[in-house]
Amino acid sequence: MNCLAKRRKQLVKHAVALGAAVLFAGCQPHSPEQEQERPLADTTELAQADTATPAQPDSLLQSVEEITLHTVGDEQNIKHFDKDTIAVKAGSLVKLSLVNQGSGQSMIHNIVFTRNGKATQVALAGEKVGAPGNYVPDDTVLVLASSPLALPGQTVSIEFEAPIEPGFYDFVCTYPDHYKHMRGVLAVK
Ligand SMILES: [Cu+2]
Repeated sequence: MNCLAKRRKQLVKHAVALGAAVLFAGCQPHSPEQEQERPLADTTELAQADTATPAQPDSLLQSVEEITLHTVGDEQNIKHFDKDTIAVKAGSLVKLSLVNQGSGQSMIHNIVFTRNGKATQVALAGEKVGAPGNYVPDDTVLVLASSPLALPGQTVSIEFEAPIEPGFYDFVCTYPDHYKHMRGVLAVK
């Protein structure tokens, strides 16, 4: 092997070594840093989550929706709820008070939350159940929540969890014949 050939071989060797060094250097900063950064980031996130809990309750805690609904009307005037839409956050705890401001013997009301488009079906099934069952059918699929009956001047309160699935649901009074006027929409966002 002449001198030039030897030199070339050395250069190639050197280049290979250099390439390997570059490759190694290319990898080196990544893996150890990532390995080191991950636990650090995790610790930081945990620390942030701990301290952020009171500051960002919406993302971490169940929200509470307090709603008061009034019923108005008497035998002569069409009875109805004072709101035709109730908007709540998905999965929130809904605390609802139903204030019966109606007067007259048939001004007995409740509020029943149902699947979308099922208010009439639930109300008609409720009529068959009658007063002993608060005019609410025993149907856990169609009925999301229901209140007891409120006599004129009475207030009844219920708590229930809003559906997790955003969308529109119905509410209705299932006292006989009231479903025609006493109904509205529960908008879950
Ligand atoms: Cu009613």
